[in-house]
Amino acid sequence: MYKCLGCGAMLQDKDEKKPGYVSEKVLIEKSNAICKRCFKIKNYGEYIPVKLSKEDYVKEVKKVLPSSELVILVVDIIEFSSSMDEDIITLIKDKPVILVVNKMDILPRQMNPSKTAVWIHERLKEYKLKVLDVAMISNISNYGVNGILRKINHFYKNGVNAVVMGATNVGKSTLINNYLAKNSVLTVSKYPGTTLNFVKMRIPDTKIVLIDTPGIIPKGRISDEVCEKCNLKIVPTKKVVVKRVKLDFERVIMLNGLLFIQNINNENERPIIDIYTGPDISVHETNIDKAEELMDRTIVNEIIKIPCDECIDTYYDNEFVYTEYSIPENTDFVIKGLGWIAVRRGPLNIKVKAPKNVEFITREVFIK
Ligand SMILES: Nc1nc2c(ncn2[C@@H]2O[C@H](COP(=O)(O)OP(=O)(O)OP(=O)(O)O)[C@@H](O)[C@H]2O)c(=O)[nH]1
Ligand SMILES: [Mg+2]
Repeated sequence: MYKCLGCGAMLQDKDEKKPGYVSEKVLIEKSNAICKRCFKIKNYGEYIPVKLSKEDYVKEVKKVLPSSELVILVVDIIEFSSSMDEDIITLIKDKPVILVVNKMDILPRQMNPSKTAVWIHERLKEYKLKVLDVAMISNISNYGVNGILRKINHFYKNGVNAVVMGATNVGKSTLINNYLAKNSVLTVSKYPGTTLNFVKMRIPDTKIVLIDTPGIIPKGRISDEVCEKCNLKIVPTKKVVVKRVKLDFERVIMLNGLLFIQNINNENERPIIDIYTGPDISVHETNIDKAEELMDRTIVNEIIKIPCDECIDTYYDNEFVYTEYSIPENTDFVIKGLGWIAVRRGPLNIKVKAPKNVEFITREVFIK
């Protein structure tokens, strides 16, 4: 039995709808084939979702974790909190880790790698991980990519089997492709859930074997509550943008039709906030009656846009809850899967209306 070189699925010629499908001829004649699904993703950018359950994910990763001396944990800087998924952390807590902080290219310009590194080292104190080193990188601009190999060589002079792990869509396969002589061997795509099984790759001219793995879908991301088209609009691929808002008494901020945030500070306090999201997210200021009406009407318009016609019904089928938060000055309020709000003049007392599954956290301010 051979595996698909792109996604790791076992090659088979029985069921065209299942992962790893190839024609009988390919199955017999070729040991280094890619499956039909990978062919379509690579050549036509098609979206062919395969969602792994947490159990399947854990089972797959456990096939390679015990025999790997090192874990390369890849996280997305824009989604740092949800990338540090607790199931992954539990799996790797006894292994040495090199933390790779990816997608530095989409951070706002004032956030350089050294400032980010200081902030990341502070955050790491919250996790029980054996971190050997941290690398800030961008696969897209190629920043810091070779530095990872240097770090691995420094710690493992005689070579190593390193398993590359992380949440889905953080850029694990893209990273490994960067080291392969013939680029783009592993299938990558803008949609989550691309790699299906582990794939071992020896890095040319080194004694390093990198093992690609599927990603886990982290808990609590609002981007997972909408359709794929909306997901692509929410998850930033270009530079994150910032919008500054001075919140008047009882005013409401709507982030498209996804959620709203009402200022419940006293009348004489006017909090100032910076909202960091992908460029396709719109910030609309209104009053509570209008916000409730907009999120009740389930009609896609200029303000709503996301969720779109396709997913608006299922999105509003979610159970919505109102939760109050009090966020001190110089603190970020993170909306998992969407972005974060930095409180510049606080405190910020808010009531948030959002789907029950969506998680929010506060953290030390990232961009000062
Ligand atoms: N802006 C930006 N995009 C990146 C970077 N690295 C990867 N991407 C994009 O992120 C998306 C996901 O990349 P993949 O390599 O498929 O991610 P993965 O972690 O292997 O995903 P799964 O296989 O689903 O777990 C693709 O659209 C990549 O082009 C980066 O450094 N910057
Ligand atoms: Mg992948």
